[in-house]
Amino acid sequence: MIDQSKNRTVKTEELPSYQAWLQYKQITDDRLHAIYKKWLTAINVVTSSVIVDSAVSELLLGVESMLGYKPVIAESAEEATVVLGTVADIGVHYDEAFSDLGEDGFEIKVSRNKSGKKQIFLAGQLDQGVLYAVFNLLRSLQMHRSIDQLATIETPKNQLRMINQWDNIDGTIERGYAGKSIFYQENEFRAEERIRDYARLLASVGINAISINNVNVWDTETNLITPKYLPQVRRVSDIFNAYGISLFLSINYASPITIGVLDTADPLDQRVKDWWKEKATEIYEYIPNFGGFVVKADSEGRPGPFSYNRDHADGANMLAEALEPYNGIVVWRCFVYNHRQDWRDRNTDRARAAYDHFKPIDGKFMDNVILQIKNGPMDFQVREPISPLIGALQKTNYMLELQITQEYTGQQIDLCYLIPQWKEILKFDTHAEGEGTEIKDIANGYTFGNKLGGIAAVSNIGDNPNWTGHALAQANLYGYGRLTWDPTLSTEEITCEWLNLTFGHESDVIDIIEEILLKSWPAYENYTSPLGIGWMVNPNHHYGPNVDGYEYSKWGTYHFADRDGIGVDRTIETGTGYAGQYFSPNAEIYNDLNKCPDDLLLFFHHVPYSHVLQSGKTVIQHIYDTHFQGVEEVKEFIDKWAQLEGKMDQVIFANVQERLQLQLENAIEWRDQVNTYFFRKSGIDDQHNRMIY
Ligand code: GCW
Repeated sequence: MIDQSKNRTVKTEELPSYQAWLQYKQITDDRLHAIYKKWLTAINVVTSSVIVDSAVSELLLGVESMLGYKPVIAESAEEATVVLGTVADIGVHYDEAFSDLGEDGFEIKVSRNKSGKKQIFLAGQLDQGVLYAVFNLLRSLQMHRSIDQLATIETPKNQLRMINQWDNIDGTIERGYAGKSIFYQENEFRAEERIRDYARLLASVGINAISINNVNVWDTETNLITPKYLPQVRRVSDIFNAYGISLFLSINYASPITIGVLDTADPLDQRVKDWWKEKATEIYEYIPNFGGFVVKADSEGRPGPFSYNRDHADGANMLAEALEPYNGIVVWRCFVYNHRQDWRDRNTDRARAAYDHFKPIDGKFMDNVILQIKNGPMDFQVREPISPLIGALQKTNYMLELQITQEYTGQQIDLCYLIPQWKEILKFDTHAEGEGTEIKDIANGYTFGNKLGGIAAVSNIGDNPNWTGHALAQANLYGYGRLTWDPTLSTEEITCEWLNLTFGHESDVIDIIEEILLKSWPAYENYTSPLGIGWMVNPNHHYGPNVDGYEYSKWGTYHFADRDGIGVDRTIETGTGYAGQYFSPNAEIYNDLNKCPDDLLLFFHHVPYSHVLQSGKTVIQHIYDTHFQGVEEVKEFIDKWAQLEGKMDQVIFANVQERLQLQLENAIEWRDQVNTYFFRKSGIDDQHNRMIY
């Protein structure tokens, strides 16, 4: 990219869209600048470690970028305006007491010492807490908060705050919409600089674990746990460790066969157990603080314990035993269902699968196993009910899995801000322990006193200069991290933070982008599949409409539309019984045609097109109205965005402008195909006589 004013090529790393929410924009308000400057001149570092080094360099970078000077590193307490270190180390030098912060917690204290000197303490319980304190302070400065507002005590609400990369070693990314992998290229690891910047972005929002390869572990990737690749995995692990993030690998369950010499991967076979124990020992020789394994087993054709008539506790525990001596953990996915279903078979219901497989083995898993459960029973649709397995398992560690990458929500061509969706998920009341048993408190292990808990999500980044393809999709990654740290943050708080960090403080800019973001998920839902039915996408790549694309397939994702009606009967009396997997009163609500919320109606019931929704509209009229409305909403986004020209970074402006045009094409295609399809099926006219083909 050529910067005309400077007449030189601007490096990718210098682009605001690359720096994302770590731009550390210059503070131009003189008064604020003067105040900050008084407090941020000399830093006394009392803890020495790799993570604290990262914290210090980030602080220096941030202050220099925002305030235009580099603070000095002070040798003594007396000179320091900022003191940074662990609670224990600060205690050696200073007479300051800190709260009980919990493992990853931190406290920022603003005070004057006995001689009246101003001091900010950035104290972490452990090293990573120091890093989080620094990022918190830098965020506050970027938010232009007053000194009084800097003091805070925070402890993350989730122990595991994880990112799953679905990157393949050839450089492709499964469900990646932002270019190629930043980790791999043609079966080799890529340069480390960008990986470090990714680690900074993740750490700044509190992420503490990452798996760096696709859960579908193909043949070459199976070798990541061999000496061929382990030295390079170690290097990447070191980069992440320096930012408090531990590294995991997805493994091939059949590794003892694929890269070993065994003819079985039976989890109860002693040779298999020994193979994994030796493998674990070898991995930890290379990477002493390796996080553990992520496992997709017996899922969509991947190998697993079912081949040996063993259950998933047998499989997970066998691996957990191997990792236990090194404090490693096994993240075991619950995305297990029959992907070779006969569409003629009306008894099998994919939605039931996770619960049916895992509920009966609740309590059989070792302590260092954590199950990972997708938020919905199907697969990251724009609208799905909550997985009933969450809350049903009560004697097993488990965590929630979200998808940041927009597989079914517009593939980062269409804008779909997912924080409001995730807030709904986290706030959902399962009633597992009576009223008020929300997903957020189950996922983090609190409700059932589990040893491990947390949230994982599939990343949305690639090597696109702006990381996420659509510059505004950065907000989903940012918000994911913030929500995992604290699920009680509101959508408004998170959005406001991201906007200030990314776009600054001009209210005419901020207000417009905020409005577009907040309307984007409902708009996407409006012009795609209606009333919770999901799918209707093109098979394989999943972008764009194809109402019957999966209707006669083996994937178990049907809508059953005929000339009279649409929807899946999942009731207890006449359907698949799925509604009965919920606790009362959710089970009764979903099961009852008159109580089921409109937005999930077709997920639970098959109804005639003339069925009247709680909104007062018929199903068919709802389909027409929302599809026309969704397209109008995208047009509004385009008009609003046009008002921002010249008021923001031109690269970001042009990127979003281009994507919104593509989104409009997609929305129109969805509108016309869906409306035409249901008009032809039902023969019922639109009450407003709009154009249907
Ligand atoms: O949604 C499906 C995706 C697959 C993915 C799978 C999973 C990694 O279409 O691409 O595989 O989910 O979550 O395992």
